[in-house]
Amino acid sequence: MMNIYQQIISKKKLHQKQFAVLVDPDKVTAVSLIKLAEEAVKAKIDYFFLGGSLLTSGSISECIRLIKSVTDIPVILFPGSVQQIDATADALLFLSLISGRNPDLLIGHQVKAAPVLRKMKLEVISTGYILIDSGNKTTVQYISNTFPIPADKPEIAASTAYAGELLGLKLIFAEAGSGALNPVSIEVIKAISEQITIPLIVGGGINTPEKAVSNCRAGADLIVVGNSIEKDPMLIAQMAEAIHAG
Ligand code: 1GP
Repeated sequence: MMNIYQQIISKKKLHQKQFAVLVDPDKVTAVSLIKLAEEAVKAKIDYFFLGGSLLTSGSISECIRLIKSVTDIPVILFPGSVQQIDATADALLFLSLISGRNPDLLIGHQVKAAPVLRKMKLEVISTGYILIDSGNKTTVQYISNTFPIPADKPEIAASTAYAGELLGLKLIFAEAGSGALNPVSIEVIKAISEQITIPLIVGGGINTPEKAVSNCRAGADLIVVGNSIEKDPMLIAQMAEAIHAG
């Protein structure tokens, strides 16, 4: 039985593009999440990502329970804080915000998470998280108190990603931020993917299957979509089909 990271790697080797739907626990109800999970099964998505920069009312553990009552599609935590770690998930993106210069998000929160994770069997996948400027101020920029990499500086994004790989990180996540005005550009995706050998996740502001496919062709291995599917759950099938056709 392969773990989640081995699955991501083996699909990358086969050039199979992967699709994750981001669930923000604040933005779903039990009814809407069950319906989303049912659509996800029909659409054959690869993963659920679960988490948010700021959680006010939603419950991570309840979301996992509801998703798992419908499907065994893996749930990967995409945590905005240590409080979002939950042993009932399938894996955790252990994020370090390598585009920023906020020591708390480079290593501080990770130190606080370490003793929590040591007590769990949760699969931990170290991930270099890179914020790219999206034209508007996103929640993640505000909460992280960091500057994103300018969108017209692909060489900075690529060097940051490669530095992450050299540091031993297992994934790179190029992020425009949830609800980004401008998603990560094709130039930036190409520049990063040409520099790294580890899988590349791209997300933020992807709202059409065409955008998702062009990101895949530029070198993204895994596409994450949240907002546009929250607004139109039927988009999940079109997105999944387009991404899997690659
Ligand atoms: C945010 O990349 C994800 O962390 C998804 O962004 O909600 O804009 O699809 P959207």
